[in-house]
Amino acid sequence: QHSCKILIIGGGTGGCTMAAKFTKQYKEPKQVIVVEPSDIHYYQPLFTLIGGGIKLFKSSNRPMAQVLPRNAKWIKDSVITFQPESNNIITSNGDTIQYEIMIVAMGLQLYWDKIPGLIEGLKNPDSQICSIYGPEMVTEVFNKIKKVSNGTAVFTFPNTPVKCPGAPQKIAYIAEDYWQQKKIRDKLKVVYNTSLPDIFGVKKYADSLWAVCKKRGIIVNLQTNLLKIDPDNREAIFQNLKDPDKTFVQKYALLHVTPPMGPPSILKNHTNLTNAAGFLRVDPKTLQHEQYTNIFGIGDCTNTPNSKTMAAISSQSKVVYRNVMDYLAGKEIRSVYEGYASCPLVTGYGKCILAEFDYKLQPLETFPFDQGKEYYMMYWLKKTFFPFLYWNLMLKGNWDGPEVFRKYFNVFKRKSTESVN
Ligand code: FAD
Ligand code: UQ1
Repeated sequence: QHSCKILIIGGGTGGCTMAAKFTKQYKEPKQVIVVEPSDIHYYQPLFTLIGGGIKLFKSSNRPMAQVLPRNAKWIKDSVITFQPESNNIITSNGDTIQYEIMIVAMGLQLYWDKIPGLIEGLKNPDSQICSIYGPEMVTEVFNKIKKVSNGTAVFTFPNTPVKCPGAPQKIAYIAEDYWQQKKIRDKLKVVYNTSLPDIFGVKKYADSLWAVCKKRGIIVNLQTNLLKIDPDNREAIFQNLKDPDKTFVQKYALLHVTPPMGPPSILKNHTNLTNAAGFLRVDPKTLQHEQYTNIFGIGDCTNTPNSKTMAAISSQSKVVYRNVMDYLAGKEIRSVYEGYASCPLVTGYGKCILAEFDYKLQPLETFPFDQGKEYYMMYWLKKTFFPFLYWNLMLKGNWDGPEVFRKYFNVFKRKSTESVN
């Protein structure tokens, strides 16, 4: 039996970042407890580059014990029951943990089993089915891209919320670039089948991405959802979401699948904590639970309508930290999250469009130039700088998102337009 001031559920991006922030405040052992079953902590944004043969798998992960702050107590177990009325949770080993404040950071669950044929296909090295979304199979993606010599390469986006909604098309752009460099592009059709009604949710970047696809002959089918796979015959069955009874069969030489995702099933079972879809029900501005005021949420498991990214978590972490501290001091909760999210849309080897936007799906750009274009610098940020920022600042509780830079550059922007006028 344990009790603590701050209980954090999940030791992923959100959980580890919050643990780092709170252990600076509460230094004595056991005031901050993290419940996390996994031995390994992943920097998932690198999975896209591993899939493209740009980075090695080992750069994407570290032992959990190394990234969790030393003065936080790590309980290596899963939560199975939440009892918010009595401020405690129960783990799978039967431990009860009592808390003053609970921060839920359980991420999204991948539902591979919802696509018949997918799991057996991923297990088979000869199947030409792959995915950057699972740490167990991301290393196979580049091998399978290299094996393609002709036919149709198909990339999918499911009919559910996903983490990093740009990633399913980034891997398509990188693979297409690879086949161009290998001079076999004219023997291939490259197809992106997405369940969404547009290529991207923010018009400015959608326009840029449509232009990329047009220029490079990538075929985009909107509202097209993967239903099942026949790995033996290399056939995928898709559904037209405008007319769900209509299905069609697509032969493939490569099938890259983004699996259906959703809230963790344990969270879904606790309807007092969640919305109808099973996401943690928090106020989208303050990130405080709508019913239980001593519960806060961060990251992919909440119902906030931002794009589910690590960049979003960097901005949320400051808001959760300040609001928890104010709550504990008996003050009014004032810190507000405006929905900042970002997606470095890698469009090939050495190029990337850095999308940044808010809840209203309006661009909210950091740099003082037009980010709707492809740049090498953004590619370098994604490949080299963001991983450095993550391991060295964010996981130590010292990165609150790019707001400081945005404000600084905006002063410049204003000054330069003033002088032009
Ligand atoms: P996670 O980091 O997934 O952590 C959740 C943790 O909760 C896990 O460690 C899990 O073990 C634990 N957990 C689950 N259930 C329980 C339980 N019952 N009890 C206790 N613990 C539990 N973001 C960007 O900003 N830029 C990018 O370029 C980008 N690219 C991406 C590419 C890919 C392929 C992927 C997969 C993601 C990408 N992301 C990107 C998204 C980013 O990785 C996630 O948004 C972020 O890691 C989510 O953090 P989280 O803390 O909410 O969840
Ligand atoms: C960011 O802060 C972040 O978290 C470390 C990412 O995750 C990989 C990002 O992709 C981006 C774009 C940011 C935002 C940072 C800047 C400097 C624009």
